[in-house]
Amino acid sequence: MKKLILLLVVAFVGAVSARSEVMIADVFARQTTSLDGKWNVIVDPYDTGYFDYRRQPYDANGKITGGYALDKQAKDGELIEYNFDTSPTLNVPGDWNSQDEKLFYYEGSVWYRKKFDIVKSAPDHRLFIYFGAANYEADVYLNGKKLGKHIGGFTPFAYEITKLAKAKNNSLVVRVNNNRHADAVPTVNTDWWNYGGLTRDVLLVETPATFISNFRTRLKAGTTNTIEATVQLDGGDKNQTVKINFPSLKIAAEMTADTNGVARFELNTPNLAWWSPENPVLNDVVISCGADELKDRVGFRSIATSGTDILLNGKKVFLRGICIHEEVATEGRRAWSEADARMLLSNAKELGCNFVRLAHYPHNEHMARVADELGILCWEETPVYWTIQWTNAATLANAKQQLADLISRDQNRASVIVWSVANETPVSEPRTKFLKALVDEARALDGTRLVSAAMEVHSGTMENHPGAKPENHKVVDDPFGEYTDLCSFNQYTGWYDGTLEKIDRTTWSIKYHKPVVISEFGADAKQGLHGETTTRFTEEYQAELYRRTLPMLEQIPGFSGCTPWILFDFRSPRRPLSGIQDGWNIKGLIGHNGEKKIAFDVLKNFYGEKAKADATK
Ligand code: GCB
Repeated sequence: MKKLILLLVVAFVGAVSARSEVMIADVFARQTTSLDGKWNVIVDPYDTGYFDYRRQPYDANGKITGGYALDKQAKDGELIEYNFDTSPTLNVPGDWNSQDEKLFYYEGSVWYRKKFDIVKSAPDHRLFIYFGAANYEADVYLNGKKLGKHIGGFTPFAYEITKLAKAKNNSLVVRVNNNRHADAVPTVNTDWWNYGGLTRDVLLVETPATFISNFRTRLKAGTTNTIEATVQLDGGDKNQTVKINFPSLKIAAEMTADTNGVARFELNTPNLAWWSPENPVLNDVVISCGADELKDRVGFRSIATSGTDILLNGKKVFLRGICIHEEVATEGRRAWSEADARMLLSNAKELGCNFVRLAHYPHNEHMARVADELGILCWEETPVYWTIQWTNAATLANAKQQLADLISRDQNRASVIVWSVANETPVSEPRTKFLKALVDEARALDGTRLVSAAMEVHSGTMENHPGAKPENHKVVDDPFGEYTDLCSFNQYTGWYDGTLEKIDRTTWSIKYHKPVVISEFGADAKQGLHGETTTRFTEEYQAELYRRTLPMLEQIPGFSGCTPWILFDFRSPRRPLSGIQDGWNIKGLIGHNGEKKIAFDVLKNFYGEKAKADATK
């Protein structure tokens, strides 16, 4: 087993939660031991695994007395009706739906079991178990003891196992359940596949007794060459010397952390090259404290708005974007690996993008890391989608936690410029209050990025357009727009709203003097299906919709970018049209067979022109 070190994040980016779990940020910047591979599984639609045969899971003291968590082998005539050792296996990471035909539509519980040994490099070191994500909830047990329950399908979580772990033959059991719930985030109805399972990496992490639990580096606001760095220690001996070193910039500093374990640095460098899509400069950084050392690569840039402009490093930028789901369409599965991220983002690059919207939930960490490297700006999003229980305090707490965990995980990624708190949520007072609470949370945790959401539009007129025909006039006046940095909305003129010729007649009123980023438009097209531009589901209809929509959007004052829907076709149970959709949302510019549609080149040409125009400014 490899040696490992890690990073546990508690709190300078947010309050320490009462949860038993701890957050491990920048896990890929550390040495870890992977628990990926084959895990034994028991599919359990009735949740039988919670109980023993007497249906008694806990004794009076809360000790688990039965159920699959104990991972028992029958001896001396004992009746035990499960056996992980002889059970089938699934790959981790991976959704279960694409690994076994019987699980394609499955929504319920699957129990996962992995055995592992531990080799600690020093007796006082600490151990953690880290999960990249489990959709939607996970109950985690080590050697028959419950570590905790995690709720939320797209964010990482970790537990300390220092005391519970044995040298040999540890049994890690996880019940993953992907049932949809009305009070969950997202709620019961979404236009994507509800992939279940341990969908991202599972890692063992070892740290010294006191270690670097978190760090954040960024360009100091209002400066051009001052790096601000904050380092947080965790453990019993916090008054230690913390060192930070940027070898390629030839700057380094050290200081003693305060009694809370926090060290704050400001470093000036005349040699700071800013990160941008044209020049995605990443600088090595080494942070150390005693035996703990963390290595990462970070970029520095500024992002702001001024009136209707978006300013990257003080210069106006047009966001040439595309939406992406976390899916490998050609294999019909969740994406999870660095190679998957590279495949998705390279296709966006080929399209001429400098921006991607990672819809509609936090994607895996590789995405922002690869985007950092390739020079692609990112919009990251929480799964507050369509209708959520706006007045349910627990639902809000869950949404906030998912947002906080996403920010904590990706705060060092220069590519990430937007935290999006929601998608297409119908206007109401409780909803606006809910979303405002998320905006406040995002700004409190990270005041250096833009905050937005994909809003809706409606037809009608506003005072400033008295002559407009209400049926052709689109209005953006969502009260939530007061609170966001961007004015972003989804619009489907020519697809859900009329046919293609309506696009040419459409006029706009936008209430907000902010940069306008159209977060979605698009049309279904079956790759390889050809016909008239008037025939729905043909590649020609989709291409024509793009040809007409792009000039229409250019008429909107403050038009600063767009992320059409979507790069690849993706699985959706809401799309049953036989012979055409067959369970796929086919608005991709690339089909689920991997072949490009005509519209790919239409958008590519538009972005080519935009890039040329930007370069000459
Ligand atoms: C939307 C949603 C997106 C859907 C898309 C569609 O507005 O935000 O999740 O997949 O429309 O294809 O209908």
